[in-house]
Amino acid sequence: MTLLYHGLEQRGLVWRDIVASRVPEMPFLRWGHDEVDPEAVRYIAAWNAPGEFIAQFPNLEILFSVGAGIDQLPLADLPPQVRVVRMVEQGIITGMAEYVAMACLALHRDLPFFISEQRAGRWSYRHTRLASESRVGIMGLGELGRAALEILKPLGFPLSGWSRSPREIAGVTCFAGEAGFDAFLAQADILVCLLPLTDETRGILCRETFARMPAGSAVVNAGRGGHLVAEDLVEALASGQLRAAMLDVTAPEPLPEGHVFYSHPAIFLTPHVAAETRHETAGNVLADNIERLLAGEPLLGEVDRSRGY
Ligand code: NDP
Ligand code: OXD
Repeated sequence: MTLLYHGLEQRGLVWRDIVASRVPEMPFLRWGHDEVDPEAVRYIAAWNAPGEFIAQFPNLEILFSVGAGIDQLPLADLPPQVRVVRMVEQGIITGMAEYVAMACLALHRDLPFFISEQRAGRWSYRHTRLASESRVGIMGLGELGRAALEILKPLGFPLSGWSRSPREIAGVTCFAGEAGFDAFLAQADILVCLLPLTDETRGILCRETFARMPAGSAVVNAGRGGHLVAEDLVEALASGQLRAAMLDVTAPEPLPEGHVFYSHPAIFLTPHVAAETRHETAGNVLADNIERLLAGEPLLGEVDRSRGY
């Protein structure tokens, strides 16, 4: 019985010591470094392991995602009995809350406009508003959406949220499913996408969605690049339906040189750094899960493969 890790060092995650001290009975081997018997591998921890890599391990039982999302894993090639566990850890949650607070304040206070005016050498006055006048709508009320709402509450933004199933969150107007989508969008001056990428959510940030938002609103995408239709965003910015966007994720990543997002004056781009898996907190969550596994307890962050998240 072996836990194998693949490619984690590139992300600064060296978890061998944490797992060895917490669960010494679980051999934790590094792919490409330690000698590995493929038949003994029951568990793999990886950010993005290709399908051909996974296929080498006939007895694989669990694939642990190093990220909160799982769409980067080769899910279509994964045998149906393999369980998938995503990373639910405080470092990612806190990082995303910080990013959303920064993005909402920057868009609310028209930072893209003021930066572009500064670059052009212009002292351009524009009236500013208070947070109580900018309604923020969060798509996705999971671990990250809820943390984003909590950090925004004391800033005074009127808040709403949208999820697949109905939710109740104090101080937040909650909408759910198709039936609630139009009403949710109609009052999102700043729309923040924190959805998982699934067949249902791919391309959800598109022309039709933007058209249902208040004119002159703004969008933040920190979910996945596949949520956004790039040309629809550029078109909505050109027409003034949207006034600005902040994007942490793109399709593809890295975004190719010369892509319009790099130079667009109304787009702020960060290279998928909104929330990073943190070495210490995440290593301990992996160790917690190994302990739970050995004790036959439910795992933290187990994904419903039929639902896709
Ligand atoms: P969770 O699984 O905890 O939450 C997902 C939320 O999305 C739930 O509220 C769920 O609804 C909702 N949802 C899913 N499908 C739909 C749908 N079809 N319609 C409406 N709502 C839907 O995920 P997390 O909050 O932990 O993470 C969200 C995503 O953030 C990740 O999947 C990943 O893609 C992205 N991410 C990005 C990072 C970055 O650095 N940019 C870092 C980490 C994650 P319900 O509550 O009903 O289940
Ligand atoms: C994640 C990510 O899914 O980094 O954790 O995007």
